[in-house]
Amino acid sequence: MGFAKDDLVFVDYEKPWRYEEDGLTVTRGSAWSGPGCHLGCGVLLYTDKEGKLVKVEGDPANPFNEGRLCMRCLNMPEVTYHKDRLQHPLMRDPEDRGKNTFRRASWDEALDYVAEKFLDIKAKYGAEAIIFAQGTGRDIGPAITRLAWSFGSPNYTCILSGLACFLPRIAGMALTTGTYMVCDASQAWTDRFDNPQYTPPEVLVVWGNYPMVANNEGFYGHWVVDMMQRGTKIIDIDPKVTWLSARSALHLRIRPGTDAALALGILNVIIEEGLYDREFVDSWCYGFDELAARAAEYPASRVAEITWIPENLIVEAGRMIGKAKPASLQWGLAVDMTKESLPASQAIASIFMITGNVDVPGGLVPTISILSYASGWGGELISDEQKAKRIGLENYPILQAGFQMSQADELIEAMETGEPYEIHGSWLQQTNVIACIAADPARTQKAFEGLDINVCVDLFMTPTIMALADVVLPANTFPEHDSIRLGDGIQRAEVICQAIEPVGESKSDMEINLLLGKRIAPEAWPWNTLEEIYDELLKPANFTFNELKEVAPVFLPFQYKRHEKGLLREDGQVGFPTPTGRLELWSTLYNSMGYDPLPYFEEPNPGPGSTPDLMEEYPLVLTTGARVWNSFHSEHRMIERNRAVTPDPTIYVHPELCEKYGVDEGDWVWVENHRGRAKRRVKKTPILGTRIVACDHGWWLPEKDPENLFDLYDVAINKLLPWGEFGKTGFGANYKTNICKIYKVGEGE
Ligand SMILES: Nc1nc2c(c(=O)[nH]1)N[C@H]1C(S)=C(S)[C@@H](COP(=O)(O)OP(=O)(O)OC[C@H]3O[C@@H](n4cnc5c(=O)[nH]c(N)nc54)[C@H](O)[C@@H]3O)O[C@H]1N2
Ligand SMILES: Nc1nc2c(c(=O)[nH]1)N[C@H]1C(S)=C(S)[C@@H](COP(=O)(O)OP(=O)(O)OC[C@H]3O[C@@H](n4cnc5c(=O)[nH]c(N)nc54)[C@H](O)[C@@H]3O)O[C@H]1N2
Ligand code: SF4
Ligand SMILES: [Mo]
Repeated sequence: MGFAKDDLVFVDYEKPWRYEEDGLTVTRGSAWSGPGCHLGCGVLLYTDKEGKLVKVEGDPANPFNEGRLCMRCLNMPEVTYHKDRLQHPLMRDPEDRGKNTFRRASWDEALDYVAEKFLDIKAKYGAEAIIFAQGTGRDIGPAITRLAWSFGSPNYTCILSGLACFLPRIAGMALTTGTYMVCDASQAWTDRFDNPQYTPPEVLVVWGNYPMVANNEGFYGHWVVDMMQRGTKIIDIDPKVTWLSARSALHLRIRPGTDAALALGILNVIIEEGLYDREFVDSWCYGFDELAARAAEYPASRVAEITWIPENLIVEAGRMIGKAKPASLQWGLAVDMTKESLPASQAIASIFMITGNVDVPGGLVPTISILSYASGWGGELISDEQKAKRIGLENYPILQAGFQMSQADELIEAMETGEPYEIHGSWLQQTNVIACIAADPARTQKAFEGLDINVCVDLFMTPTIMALADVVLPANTFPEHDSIRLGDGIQRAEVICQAIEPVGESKSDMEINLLLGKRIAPEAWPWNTLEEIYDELLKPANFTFNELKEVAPVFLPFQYKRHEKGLLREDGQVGFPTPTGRLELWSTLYNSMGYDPLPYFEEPNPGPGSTPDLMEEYPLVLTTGARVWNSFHSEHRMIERNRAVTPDPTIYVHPELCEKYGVDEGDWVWVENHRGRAKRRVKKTPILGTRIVACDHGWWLPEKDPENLFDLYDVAINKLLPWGEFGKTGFGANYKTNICKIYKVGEGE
């Protein structure tokens, strides 16, 4: 579904997008990369007479965040003007990878070199021999996909095992419902919670997510607090005690990686006790009896054993959800980061389908993309023949169902083995591959070392750049450039407005891709300015960039019960956009691809249920990467004010475990398993019980020796994680369900 100017809903602004206040100039806009975040909160950027950014505040008039901001946005001046910002292109002899021998280059020299190498590789091995990788959802979706596809490479990806972030949840829900549905926190309405059509959920299940910290995937965490203030009760499914769990009606302290079993157990309670919505199921669901039979294999007693959650709490959760009108779900990464994550998502989503909490106020609402830009720009530029070469497509047919990325594990293997074909170059934009996203960083580094050229586009020097890059291109932060943000399930369009001159010679990612695009696929990049590009992207909406700037964010009109009105299917029929027209509890699509059409649980491996022998040596369950307020992945490690909040890589250890292993608060320990070890500093705390420990991720120490890769290999927790152990569908990997032991770091180590 597109958007057209005449249909849109506008915010009532008293002031123009730029105005003067107390001797400062204020520029209104949204915040979106860099640095990273999934949201685009409304910001007011204050600049002084010299044109310097002096402060950033939340825009109270923006219905999305209503004036609120996290420290990462509040501290933008420190990020933007940091002394370590990359300020001009750098080049290094490929023989010198790992050595700090970069030299300054001009944009023309750097881009000409990249273009020449890329075109040469294309001529010799085909365009598929260059991969184009980004990290998490920052703002380059359209820029990088157009660059890859116009060049002719089908290998656009992120270097994450099992593509285990968000995509498993999307697959688990969208392939069975035909749409992706999100928690209705009134975000579609400009008058938000005051909208007369809106009701907050009676029960909100927060599953494997800490929304206030993560603000993930378009959902602003503080909306949970807003809903709680309006009476919403929380069921929090998280092994850890948090601010939210302490204020929840129920806290299910789940064993990592067993979410599918819990969901099937909850389904069973709801079905056995007749708490599902019969009328809704009869009218709109497909395969209920089959799902009921599968769920019956998961009685609460069995699920309690698997998940380590007391049986009575599982039953109570089922009853609370079954009786609530409406109930809703806000889920997160922990659902994706286990091997069989897709059936876990499928099971969790089914709970809200059989209870009829779909397409209703305060339930789960189908998203509308404002323009089809989120799934890439320029899909028509790549030939079918090239498209078919995407790594992973052959073995993992779900990748064809609207997903654009190559399967990362297979890609690493292709880089190592030359099968099914050789990979010769990489374009790494907005991703710190070996310090954060990849499993087994040493193996990953080696795979990239084998390529003829690696190009990195980043804001700062990183271990990935130091280890691998031949060419480094300096990008810039959001106050330094114009950009737009469309879609993302929130059905609003935003503008990122430039408020200051770029630092040094840095450029926005879109401009960088335009400049390279002109060299490697000129016919696909006819524009000369960013404004021309954004005008092009906005053309279907009958908007220009400058018009949108005045009024953004703009919202699509919204309504509930669209499935009853024939508004969800392209053919205008009632129902959902699936082959059966119903919500498929038994998936016809999975079945046609040879997968189990019903959700199931498989023991996480390694783990106490699958590798008891390994547990003798590594008795603790390890979960990694729970988000923190002050940093975004491996970013912000050099930003003083942010770093001060978590100065060191941390492991959370229960006091009883501390005693058992002879370690104490502040001690440095090795966290080790059969794959490797990493250093962490002990935080002695009862928040995780006595069988689970948790480590943060994305660590490197910018203050340390660049030629020792900023001590990356001392502190990289991903050394304990493997490549190649992903789910049957190609999605899911065990980033959050592993095992380890801990012991004190010896003197001098
Ligand atoms: N153990 C463990 N590992 C994990 C996770 C976990 O939970 N546990 N989580 C995983 C998940 S879900 C994800 S999505 C990945 C994320 O992985 P990545 O997205 O690769 O995250 P970073 O490592 O922070 O790399 C981002 C890089 O982009 C740069 N950057 C930021 N903004 C911009 C910009 O606007 N332009 C450019 N050009 N560069 C920019 C930053 O400086 C940084 O170097 O990490 C994964 N890694
Ligand atoms: N500040 C900040 N915000 C971020 C990011 C960041 O780096 N920093 N990264 C962004 C990205 S790319 C992503 S994907 C999101 C992720 O953000 P979230 O979806 O919130 O994911 P996590 O913070 O990794 O984990 C959420 C909770 O899951 C719990 N948990 C761990 N293992 C399990 C399990 O097996 N099952 C269950 N049910 N719970 C478990 C953890 O204790 C944690 O409290 O955050 C985004 N937002
Ligand atoms: S969620 Fe926080 S970091 Fe992200 S845009 Fe909003 S204020 Fe900024
Ligand atoms: Mo992510």
